[in-house]
Formats: sequence, structure tokens, C-alpha cells
Amino acid sequence: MTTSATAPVPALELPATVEGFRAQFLRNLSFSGGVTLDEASVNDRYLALARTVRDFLMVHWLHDQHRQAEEQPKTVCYLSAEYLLGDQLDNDLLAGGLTEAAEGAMAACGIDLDELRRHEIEPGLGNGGLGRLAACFIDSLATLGVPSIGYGIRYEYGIFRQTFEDGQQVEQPDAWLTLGAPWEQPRPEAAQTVSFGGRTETDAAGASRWIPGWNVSAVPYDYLVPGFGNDRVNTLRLWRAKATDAFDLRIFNSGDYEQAVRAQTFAENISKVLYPEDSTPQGKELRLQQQYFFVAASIRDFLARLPEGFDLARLPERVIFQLNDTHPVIAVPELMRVLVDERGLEWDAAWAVAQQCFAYTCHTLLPEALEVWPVELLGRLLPRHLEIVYRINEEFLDAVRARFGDDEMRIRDMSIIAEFPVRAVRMAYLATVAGAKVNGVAELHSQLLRDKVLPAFAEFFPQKFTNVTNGVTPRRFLRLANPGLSGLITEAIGDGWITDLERLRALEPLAEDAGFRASFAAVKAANKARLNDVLQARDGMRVGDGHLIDVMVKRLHEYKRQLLKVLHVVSEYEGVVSGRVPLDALQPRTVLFGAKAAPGYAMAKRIIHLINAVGSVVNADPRLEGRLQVLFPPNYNVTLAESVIPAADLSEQISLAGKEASGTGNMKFALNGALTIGTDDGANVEIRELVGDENFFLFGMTEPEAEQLGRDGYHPAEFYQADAGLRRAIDLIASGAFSGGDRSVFEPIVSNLLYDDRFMVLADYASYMAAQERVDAAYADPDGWTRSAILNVARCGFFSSDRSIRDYIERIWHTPPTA
Ligand code: 26Q
Repeated sequence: MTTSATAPVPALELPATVEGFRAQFLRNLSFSGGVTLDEASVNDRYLALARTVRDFLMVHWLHDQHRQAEEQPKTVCYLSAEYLLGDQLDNDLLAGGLTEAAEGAMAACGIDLDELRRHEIEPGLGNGGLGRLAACFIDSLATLGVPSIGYGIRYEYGIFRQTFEDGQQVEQPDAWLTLGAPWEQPRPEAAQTVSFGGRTETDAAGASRWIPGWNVSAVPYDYLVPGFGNDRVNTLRLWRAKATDAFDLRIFNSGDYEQAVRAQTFAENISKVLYPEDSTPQGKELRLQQQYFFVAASIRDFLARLPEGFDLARLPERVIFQLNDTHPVIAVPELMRVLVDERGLEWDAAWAVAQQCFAYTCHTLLPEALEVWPVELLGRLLPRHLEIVYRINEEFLDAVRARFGDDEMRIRDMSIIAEFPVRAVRMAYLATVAGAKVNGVAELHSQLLRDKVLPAFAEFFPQKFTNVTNGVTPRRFLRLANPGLSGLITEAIGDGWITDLERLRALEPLAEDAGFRASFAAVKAANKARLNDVLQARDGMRVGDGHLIDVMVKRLHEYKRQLLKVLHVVSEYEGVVSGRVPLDALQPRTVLFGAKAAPGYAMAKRIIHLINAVGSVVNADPRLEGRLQVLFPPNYNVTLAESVIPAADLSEQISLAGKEASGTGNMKFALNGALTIGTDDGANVEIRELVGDENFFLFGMTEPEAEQLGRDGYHPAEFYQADAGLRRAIDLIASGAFSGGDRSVFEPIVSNLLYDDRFMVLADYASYMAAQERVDAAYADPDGWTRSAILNVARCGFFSSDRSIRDYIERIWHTPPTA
């Protein structure tokens, strides 16, 4: 929004008292909702409540906007195609210090606040870890008072809603906007025009310019991002695509009504749906349209906030664009185009600016997940940007030659343009060349990024590479999700931990305090009961009484190895039903899965089917007397995570070493007092270092060992032959025991494991089973287990996203300290 720097903030009064809250709520109910209290539906009440919360926050937002327009501080623009926000109501009440006022006001109106809480539909504008990280980061940016704007896309349909039919995933559209979107503020007057297509022309002076073929309008929808307890409110600005009036009118006036409507549909498709792939990018045109759409609108939007006549050579003093993976990397040629073609900077001056305005975070290690855009597509959709990328590449390769001579191997290796299998732009290379910094998301990942993914670049630009280990917001994932544990912690050490998570260290001595351990165990038990209520109402499921709750929740991907967990379950089951293992030797467990598979990822969907199939058989077999249960509630999302994580005893983080960049679920579980069974991968490494070996169940190959095995030639069938337990488990699946005797259903999984097994499930099986035995033994000593759980909580303060953001400030952004 354009606010004049000198205009005073209007003196708004909204007393955060029960009475003040009630009055505003009733105003919203009548004037915005058009209903009276006694005729209001649940939805009416929910909308009025949400608007009331927004009103309170808006007072602070206006204040911050004015201050920032006046002070013109260096601003972090976080560019992310995904924000997996989760429910807003409780988060915003907590941050704004409004919880008591809202509770009192709802009680005074005879309204059940919990019913309204349950009514909320979370905005699922992300796939998994990367999107949730963006949401944690904007929370921390606001809490630390960093001037910042989150930019993204207002998808009309977020991540699909998952249902199961006969155990198989079926995707339903996520129509999250249908009941009204009370948290957002449309800003049609701040719309930006974004162009596509057309051609380039060379003018008399030899300069190239873009003659676009078509435009869309980008309309911003603002979400308020309140800091915790600091009266700061930042902006999350999400763009929606609309047909431009001009485009519409021209066709409309020509009398072709149908064509006009088609044009509108075409334009509005751009922000219609979130791509549900969380790796293996498909190179789809609409996806590139989405990326350019939000990035072009965001850059224009930010530049419009600068004072008139601002010298763009000084842009790096005012902004850093943080690129959340390669998805927004088309921002690099876009900024160059704006600076050179529209604002008249010389190329070299513009490039010097751009190189200081961008930084790039990589979130993957899988080569197939690195985004590339075919030159043919880029040239058709963004012809001027393609020219700019070519020029960046030419100058970069000149610099490489100047340093290393005409080493054609190296040039081909480092070129931003790949030649095979089709000529294409390597977005990670472009980001690395353009960015002031490149970071991985955990120590091990950053190391592998330098050594394996971008080694030639790490050699060329050693100073660019750095690490920022991920973190999670303690507000949502401890304070809100686990009120029981939060209360216990606050009772013991005060509430400073909410914004200074390292203070949890002060809990360490309490691990030796029997009274504290008893209270801690009681909280865990209460959280299990609460999970039961949620699962019962949601899916008619319940966890077993006195069971160890063993949880694996994350996107379904082969590298994450849900199959390893399935093999453990099948082995335990087989042991009992074959009579080799006496039933009372089995530690009672409920294994809880949550996972969505990308709709086009056939193997992932088959694994979902297998989990459900194993669950049906195991849960129904009377021989187990309920001592082993498998639950797979559908549609795992942020809301369900908030019930599952606090109830978990065991956190499964079992990716093949060297494949999981960081993981953030691992942090959330440890912080809530679950013990981790995990490989030496991603942030597991740092968790284990902090909590101590004795409070962590490590298993499996290390990254160098897995690499070595791959080089030596990995033959999974040899592991199958050599291990009787493994053989029995795989044979049972292959026999059709979980598919009504039909051996064909899971045959592709079995043969994949035996003859391909890219992620070395069989190689780690024995070690995993042994680690699970250590788990069972440890759980048999409840007091010892609780001691370890407390130490996990006490030692995981490092994993606050506040710390991550401080690291970004110090290592990458160099934004000034702010109050
Ligand atoms: C790209 C192009 C086309 C379609 C889809 C995509 C796409 C979308 C989402 C590619 C990747 C993603 C998401 C990746 C992701 O969530 N990565 C995870 O990021 C977390 C935060 O850093 C890490 O903790 C996880 O280890 C990493 O897997």
C-alpha cells in the first residue's frame, strides 16, 4: 500500500478488554456479516470473530506501515511459492495478546469458542517442509521485528484434501475459500500488471526491448503477520491473477463474448491451484507462469514503496530478496530487465545491484529435484528474460575462462544452460551465480551442497556458500500445540522461552526431579487422550491404551523410506502370528502414519495403499490382541500435526543418509519430548549432537558409507537372502497376505525393493530392527524414557526459527538490528 511518509497514524482505539472485544465482535456481526447474534450461524460467528481479531491487529499494522515508509529500512522480501500457514485464529489471538479478551467476549455472548476453532479451514498453500518453513520464518521475522514482506501466490485451491478409497489415495479439491476468507485484505488498488509472451525488438541504439503478447493483472491479498507480544505486524502479500480490463474489453467490444470469457479463465488459471509435486519438477508451462507472475508483481510492488527519485544503484541498501529454493529464481532476469530496460541503468551497474539483492536457499539434494526450464518454453513465454539469462551466462563463463582457461569440460559443467537432453536453463546455477549467498538448510546438507551438488561453484565462489540450519516457531509448535507442556515449562522456568528458546536449558536439572518427571509424563498421557478425541471425531480411530506412540508423518517419498517402517511393522506382526515371538514380548505400540503422495507419483501411491493394507490386516488380527495397531488418518496437515506431535513418544526420521536436506518435523517432535529414531541425515545430525547419543536411537549407514555401497555396486537381493527376518517380511507382502491373496497388487513394490531399491531400504533394515529393539527396551523403563524426553526438550532450543532468522541476518541479510 502506498502511504505517505508524513501522514500521522490515525488515533485508533480498540481496547483489548472483554468489553472492547465484544463490542467490536458485535459490530462485525451486524455491519460486516449482516446478522444478529441470535440468528448467526457458526460460520457467521466465525467470520465476525476472525474479522475482529484482524481489526485489533490492523491498528498495529497501520502503525508499522507508517514507520517503515518513514524510516525506509532495509527490508527482507521473502519470495516463496508456498506458505503452509495452518490455522490463523489461535495464532493471532496468542500473538496479539487477545486470547483472554476473546474467551471472555465469546462467553459473554454465549458462544462456544472451541466450536469456532474447529470451524476454521487452514490455508494449505504449500506442500510440506519448504512451505511450512516459510510460515515459521514469517512468524519469526515479525517476532524479531525485522522489516519484511512475505510474497507468494494466493492459490484458489491449496494442497489437495486426501481421502482413502479401498486404502488408496483419492485427491479432492481444497476449496478453502468457499466459506469466506476473513483473514485476508484484498488491495485491488495496488494491483500490478504482469506481461507474458510476444517478442523482443532491437531499437536504433542496439538495445533490446520486450513487446509482450498478453498481460494479466496481479491483485494483492494481504495477510497480517503478528509478532508475538511485540505489537509488530508484518505483511504476507499473496497475489491473485485476474484478467486485465483492457484485455477483456478489447475482445468484448469486438462482440466475441465467449472469447472474452475464455480469456478471463485463461488469465485466472495462473493462481488457480498449487502444484502438488514436492520434488521432480515437471517443467509445466503453467508452473513457470505462476513463478514469473508472483515474482514480477512482487518486485514491482517493492520498488513502488521507494521514495520518488530513489537512486536504484543503492537498492541493496533497501532490500534483499531471499529466494526460497529455485521456484522464484526468474526474479533474477526480471530485476535485470526492470533496471536496464525500464529504469535505464547500464548493464554492469544493474548486475552489480542484482548480485547484492538476491540470496538463494537450496532445499534439496536429489539431482532430479533441481529445476530446469527448457529454453524453448522460456523463450516463448519470456523472450526478453531468455536473452538476459544468455548474457548473464556468457559473462559468467568468460569469468570462468579467465580464471581456469579454456577447460571445455568445466565450462559445460558450469554453464547456466544445459545442452542435454534438451537445451534448458538450470535455475539453481542461475541463482548461485546471481546470489550474494547460497545456503543449505542443515550443516550436513550445506556440506554436501558444496561437495556434491555445486562443487564447481563452491570452488569458484567459496565465500558465497554458507549454512543456516532450519528451525520451527515455538509459538505454534510448542506454546499453542502443547498447552500442557507449555504450562509445565512456564511453571518451572517462566515464560521467557517463548521468544528465547535456549532458555529451555534450564529444564535440564529437572530431568532428575521425580516430581517433575511425573508431571511431564502426565502431560504426555493427557496429550494422548486429546489426540484420541481428535482422531475419534475426525476418523473414528483411537490409539491403544498404554501404547508407545510411534509416528511417521511427512510427505510420502521413497527417499524418506516409509517402506522401512512398513517392514518393521510386518516383521513384528509376522513374528507373533508365526508363533516365533510370544505375544507378551511385544511392546504395545500404535504406529501412526500421515502422508500425502504427489498425484502423479505412482510408487508413492502404491506405498500408501500398502500401509493401509497392512493396517487393515494387523488391526483386525485377534492374535495380536490389539498390541500392535497401525493408524493412517487421511489428509495429514498442519492442524492434525498440532494434535499428533505433542502425543508422540517416538519420532521416525529414517531417510537414507545424504537425502533429507534437513527435516523440520524432526525438530518439532524432539521439542515436544518425543525421542528420535533416525539416521545420520539432515538436521538429525545436529539434534543428536545436542540431545546426546544416549537420548537418540541412531541407526543405519552414514552418508559416506551409503555412497561407498553405491559405488561398490548395491545388490539388495543379497541383503534379502542373508537376513531371515527380512525375507519373511518381504515374502509375506509378496504372498498376497495384505491384498486378499492377490500377489500382483504389491508386486511392483517387492520387485523394486529386491532389484532396484534406490534408497537402500534393505541395506539399513537390520540396523533399523536392532534400533527398534533398543526402543522397546528403553520404553520398558518409563522413568528412564521420561528423563530422556525431558532432556530432548531442554536441549532443543537451538531449533527455534528465531535462531534461524538471526543466522540469516548475521550471515546473509545484514539488516540492521531492530527493536
Ligand atoms: C517444483 C517445480 C514444479 C513443481 C513442484 C516443485 C516443488 C515444490 C515443492 C519442488 C519442491 C518442493 C518442496 C520441497 C521441500 O519441501 N523440501 C524440504 O524443505 C524442508 C525445509 O528446508 C527441508 O527440511 C526438507 O528436508 C526438504 O525435503
